[in-house]
Amino acid sequence: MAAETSNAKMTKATMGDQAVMRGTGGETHQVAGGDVPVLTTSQGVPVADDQNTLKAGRRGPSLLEDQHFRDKIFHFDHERIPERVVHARGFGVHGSFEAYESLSDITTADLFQRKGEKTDVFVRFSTVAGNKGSPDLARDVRGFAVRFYTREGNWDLVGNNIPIFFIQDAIKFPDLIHAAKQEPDRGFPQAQTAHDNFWDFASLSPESMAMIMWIMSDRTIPRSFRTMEGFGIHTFRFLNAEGKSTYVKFHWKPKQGLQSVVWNEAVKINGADPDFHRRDMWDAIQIGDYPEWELGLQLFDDDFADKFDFDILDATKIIPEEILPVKIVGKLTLDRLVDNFFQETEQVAFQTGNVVPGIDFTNDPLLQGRNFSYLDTQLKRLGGPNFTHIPVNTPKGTTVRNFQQDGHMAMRNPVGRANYEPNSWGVAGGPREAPKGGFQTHPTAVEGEKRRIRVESFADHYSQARQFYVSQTETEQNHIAMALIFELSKVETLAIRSRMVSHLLNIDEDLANTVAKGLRLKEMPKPADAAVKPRTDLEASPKLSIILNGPESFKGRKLGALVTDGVDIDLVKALKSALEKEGALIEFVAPMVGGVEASDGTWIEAKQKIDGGPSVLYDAVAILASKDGAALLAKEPTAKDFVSDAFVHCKFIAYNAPAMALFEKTGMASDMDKGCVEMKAAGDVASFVTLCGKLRFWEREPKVKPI
Ligand code: HDE
Repeated sequence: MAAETSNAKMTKATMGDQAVMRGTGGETHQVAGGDVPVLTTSQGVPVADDQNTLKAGRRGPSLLEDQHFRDKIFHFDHERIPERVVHARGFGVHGSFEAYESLSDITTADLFQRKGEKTDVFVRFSTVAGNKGSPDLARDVRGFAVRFYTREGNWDLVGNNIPIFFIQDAIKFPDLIHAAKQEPDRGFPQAQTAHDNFWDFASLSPESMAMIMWIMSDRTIPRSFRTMEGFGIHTFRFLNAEGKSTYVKFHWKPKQGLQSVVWNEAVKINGADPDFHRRDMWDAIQIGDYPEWELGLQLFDDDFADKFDFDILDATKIIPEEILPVKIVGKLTLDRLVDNFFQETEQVAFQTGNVVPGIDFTNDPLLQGRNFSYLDTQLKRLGGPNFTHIPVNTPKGTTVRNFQQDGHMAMRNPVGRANYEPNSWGVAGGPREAPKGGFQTHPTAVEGEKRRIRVESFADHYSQARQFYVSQTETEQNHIAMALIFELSKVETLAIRSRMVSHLLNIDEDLANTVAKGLRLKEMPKPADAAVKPRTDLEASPKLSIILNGPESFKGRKLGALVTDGVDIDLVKALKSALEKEGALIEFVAPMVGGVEASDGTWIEAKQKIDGGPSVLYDAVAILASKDGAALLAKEPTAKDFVSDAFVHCKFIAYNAPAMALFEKTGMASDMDKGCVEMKAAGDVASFVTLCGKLRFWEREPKVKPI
């Protein structure tokens, strides 16, 4: 008699396009063969049945002996690592940095020595406060962390999309983050500062006022990672071959131009597509529209630092570009998605302490604290001291050689006998120091008593907050006021609302009045006591406005075209080709996802069903309908939302005559303005696409947002 195995007997079955095997309990089995490899345990043992545990009897209990089940479930049980304390939600991509010129006169940093030199990079964009699964469009600062894999080791420029920070001293970071994240008794709110604890902390920390202006601006609701700036924030040093130090502040300027969404839109994007930013980056790289930024430097010496209005070690201050221009020195291009999200994006361990010869720190107390924190946090998150052995953390441009050994998961212990130095084993004795070319610290003079103090030169808390505010266009100033009113409306403690207004009085009286009115404060508070009298003479810096630094082109943007059966094919074709010419995208939204049949019988495939493709996902929209199609849309609530949201969010709207039925039903027909353009014929399309280059029709906003 043939020996019977313990495995289930299988028969053939089909499921749609799939031919599978079926076990005795009706379960699906897929079997290796041909090009399909054999499934193994983590010990490499071939697996015969991955659907059933080993049981005692046909209906009996599972057996402890089942080593395959234990191997599989054990690994699954331990899949999670702690998420980052801050910046938990992020998206990483690969690319390269190209130097435009040699900077050898100011730094020995190898990546800046040769014009045209390319250095591999890994960039992780993130939000700060939300947990790993939080939505992308939270009102929040965005992380912009760049790792350069240079020939002299990893340089991490761990920056944000805002050039300043909330606090001046690292010792306040745990308080700031505790206050911003979920309140500890209730575990909410998630990924938002619109709650008492955050505003309580901020309103008692006047040093955060400049940052408050930035985070209440549209900088914290970017349209895309691709349309935001990045900043190293702190003042760093460059050192040249003679050891001469030059102060440097780092800037990333997006070639795509600056762009943000509006708050009401952000709230809706979070519902419609919580992965909006990561999907945008994924799509752009997939289609070869590689995002680019230029690296800019603000370079200065001690003389400039001494004369500048504020302390260059204070991370709550900028040096306006109008005072110290940004010198463009290279280009970052992001062109490769990760192979695996966890392996790279999750396990990348950035550290501000990762600098290379030619780059050095200053005494900025925030930077000094970060240098401790980033290394420390990796131990907890990645579970041991060998996280640099994980490929994304291993230097690529050079070989790591030292006598570090052992520890959890060691992959690269020193080879041979020598694991110490000095030793007398000659060449076999391993690596040695490089007095020339090795990392150098600038010999900064340090003297004085040990003291736990904040220096007086950090005490001006309002002047640059005001400067930021007055540098904005009227539309943007209005958005700041609206954001403050929204956030403070979620604060339940009236004293905190009022305390915030007392700070605003030191920034801009009109702003304070608008916010007080918007909150219906019964009494105007007195201005908060300022440690240093706020200055009103700092000139506006137009570079701080998003709208003034937009791209004036629709390139890289996406139009959502709501189409119906019977749509005029000539219009559709003309719109598609005009957008393609501009380097922009078109996505079709239809009553049903299968698509629509155009006037000439052509089938237009839709990317979205109307419910899944609201207009908040697009930069501009077109409503191209047949008469019957428009009548159908006019009855559909999601179609009405599509047009009314696009209108309220100040988007450019193209439409054909039959689509008016939808506008009428939505109640907006009589409000239509110059941002709504009728497509009478295919020839009207090109000028509409040019108009879309302005991105938004801001003139509409005062009319659609009376409160
Ligand atoms: Fe961070 N920050 N931070 N931070 N930060 C972290 O490091 C910290 C600060 C920034 O994509 C943590 O690996 C302290 C400023 C980014 O992986 C942690 C202070 C700026 C990222 C940490 C600051 C940043 C982090 C958490 C006050 C803008 C994400 C996980 C002194 C220049 C990096 C980790 C990534 C992450 C500490 C302030 C940017 C806990 C103590 C200022 C972009 O080490």
